[in-house]
Amino acid sequence: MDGLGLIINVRLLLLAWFCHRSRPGPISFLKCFSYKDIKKATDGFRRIMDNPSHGSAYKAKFQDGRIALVKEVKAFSEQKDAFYREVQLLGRLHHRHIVALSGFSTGRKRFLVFENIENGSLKEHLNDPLKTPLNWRTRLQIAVGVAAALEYLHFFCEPPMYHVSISSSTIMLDENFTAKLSDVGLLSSGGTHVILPHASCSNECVGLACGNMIFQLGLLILELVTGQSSEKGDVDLIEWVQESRSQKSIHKMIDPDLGNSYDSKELKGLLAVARLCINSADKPSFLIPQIFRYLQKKVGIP
Ligand SMILES: *[C@@H]1O[C@H](CO)[C@@H](O)[C@H](O)[C@H]1NC(C)=O
Ligand SMILES: CC(=O)N[C@H]1CO[C@H](CO)[C@@H](O)[C@@H]1O
Repeated sequence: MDGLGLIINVRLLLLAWFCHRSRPGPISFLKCFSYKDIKKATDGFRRIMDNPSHGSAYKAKFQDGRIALVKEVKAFSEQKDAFYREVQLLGRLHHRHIVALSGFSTGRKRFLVFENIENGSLKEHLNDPLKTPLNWRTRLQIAVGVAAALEYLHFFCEPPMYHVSISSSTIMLDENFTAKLSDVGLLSSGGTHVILPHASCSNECVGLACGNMIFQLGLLILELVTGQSSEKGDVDLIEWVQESRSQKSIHKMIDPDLGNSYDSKELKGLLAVARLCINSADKPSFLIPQIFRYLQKKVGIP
């Protein structure tokens, strides 16, 4: 076993030991919960979040008053070590635009416990007539925030994280409408989350993952502009952005909630970025940091 492997193993052992010994005490910054804690906090798994794209997710209220979001995880292997490793990786992510992991639970079933994001998903804000419609500035800030999160995941994380699903249902909004990307490193599968291994990505796979991230960012921008979900008819949105250059055809697709409150120049800039992102899907000719700066420049948000 090489030195690094040894260190990782010792850390895993320590983590497992702490978890076992001092449950539910904190492991540095992460809290380890028992199955019983989780069951109680979710009212016997009855407080299901009603958004199906979130898989099995529950709203939890713990005894100390802490409100959290609990997600059930199907690990990609039966190995506990792999789960701990993922928990460590996810626990190390700290970014203003990424939902933070605050704890986990192992044992009979595995759960990840995330900070609760006050205002729900972007999707709810775009579709639910009872929610406050998002103004133009907020939408621009959401796009820029998500791009910043992607840059962080791809270039400032070790190892880089490529597994993200970016859409209006994975973007959460806090009380100030700051965008927070959720489900990083997780993919939904039949109602439960699967953690994806990411260390074993070849160069080709990195290129694909990077192209896919950029493509999804493009779709998200289209969702922000039109208020329409990309999950059902992405083809239409993509066709529209490829073909629409005229003021009239652009105007037809703008989210009616925006009225005339948007800035035409910024809108054009935003659509240019979306087009670039969508065209980058198979042959990424730009990296995420370049797209991020380009977006910031186009919409004037530092
Ligand atoms: C929202 O903004 C206010 C005022 O800037 C700040 O005090 C508060 O902490 C912010 N809330 C969150 C969740 O960041
Ligand atoms: C559902 C929800 O939490 N809505 C809140 C979103 O944020 C605004 C502004 O802070 C609140 O007024 C809403 O109650």
